[in-house]
Amino acid sequence: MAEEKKGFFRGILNRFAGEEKAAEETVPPEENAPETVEPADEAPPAVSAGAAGAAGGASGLPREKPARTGFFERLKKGLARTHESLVGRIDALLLGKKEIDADTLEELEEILITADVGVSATVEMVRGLEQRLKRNELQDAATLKKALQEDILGRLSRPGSALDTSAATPFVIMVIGVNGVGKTTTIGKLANRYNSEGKKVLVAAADTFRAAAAEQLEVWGKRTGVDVIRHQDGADPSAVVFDGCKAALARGADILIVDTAGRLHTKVNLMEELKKMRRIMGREIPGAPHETLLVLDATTGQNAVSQARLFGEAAGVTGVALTKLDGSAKGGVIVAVCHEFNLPVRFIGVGEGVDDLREFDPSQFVEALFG
Ligand SMILES: Nc1nc2c(ncn2[C@@H]2O[C@H](COP(=O)(O)OP(=O)(O)OP(=O)(O)O)[C@@H](O)[C@H]2O)c(=O)[nH]1
Ligand SMILES: [Mg+2]
Repeated sequence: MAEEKKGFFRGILNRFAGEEKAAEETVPPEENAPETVEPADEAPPAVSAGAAGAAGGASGLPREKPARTGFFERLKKGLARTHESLVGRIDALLLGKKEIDADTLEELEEILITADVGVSATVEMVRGLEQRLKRNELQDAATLKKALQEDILGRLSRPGSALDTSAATPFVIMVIGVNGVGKTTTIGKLANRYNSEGKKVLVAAADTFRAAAAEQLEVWGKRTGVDVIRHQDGADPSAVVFDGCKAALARGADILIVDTAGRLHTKVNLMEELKKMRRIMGREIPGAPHETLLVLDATTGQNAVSQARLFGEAAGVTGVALTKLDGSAKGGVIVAVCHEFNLPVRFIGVGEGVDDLREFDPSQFVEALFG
């Protein structure tokens, strides 16, 4: 009976796998494909902070610092929804279970998939657990949970995943990703972080496509004491990049962070534009961009995986920042991203405040998630 059920479920999984593959091949239009310009995007740039905020979403601007509640507690609080959708459900499954059997693992499989861990990582994880079950290594619920926690930690851990900005001067970070994922916010947080470490930071507002994008950056810049190089809306983004590089060299900046558009008229345009910007950077500053940081929004679940594939192939991504882990029950996608791509997760965003960007620490993350 258990075998039959297992076969049935595996069939569903295989179907999911097929759908996932198809989904990755066809980029979902709203999330991924920058298509035509919306009339609102062509409106004259708003200069007030309020208007910039509206363009970046109701909360596109830095908020007041939340009361400090301790680094780990805030991370834990940020991960509360993912915790509920993953660990809460696992706890409910294991509650009162005297022993672990194939059915338990099958139910676990379903939980992992619905928590956006991804089909491929889930199947691998559950196969590993099945082997351990056969070897009588999963005696009880606590052992199973511990094994799972260790497995997830192993998948998230990658040596040398911290971003070393001292590798070049100026160190150029190009920030890319589809619209609304949190690029500009992440740049504001990053600029603040490096600035407060005593580094001279410069930001280039090369998203000239979306109205008020540069203003949004300037507001972050004022807040964090970082200069922003900008042109008019609609200007050539590569010209902003050129000026950004010149200014970084002339002013002796340690770090130059480049904001880019999340969408242009077409996806092809966007990719071509990104390539052109890369060429300009490389010409002006040897080895630049030293980091191409892809920003992914955890609330989009498996779409984040498709975006990583799309940008990874076309734009030479070297690291990932996963944002909005606080607003999502889909944080399990971090496992899928680590499993599918050979890309380090550099930072995680767990809120809109200036301090809500963390260097990604797998052990701390797993501890906060499971704890
Ligand atoms: N809760 C939460 N919100 C975030 C986080 N990061 C960004 N946001 C919010 O996401 C929204 C979009 O952020 P932006 O930084 O404007 O996104 P973007 O990628 O620059 O968007 P485009 O410029 O349109 O391409 C804003 O309301 C941000 O406050 C995060 O870690 N947690
Ligand atoms: Mg932006």
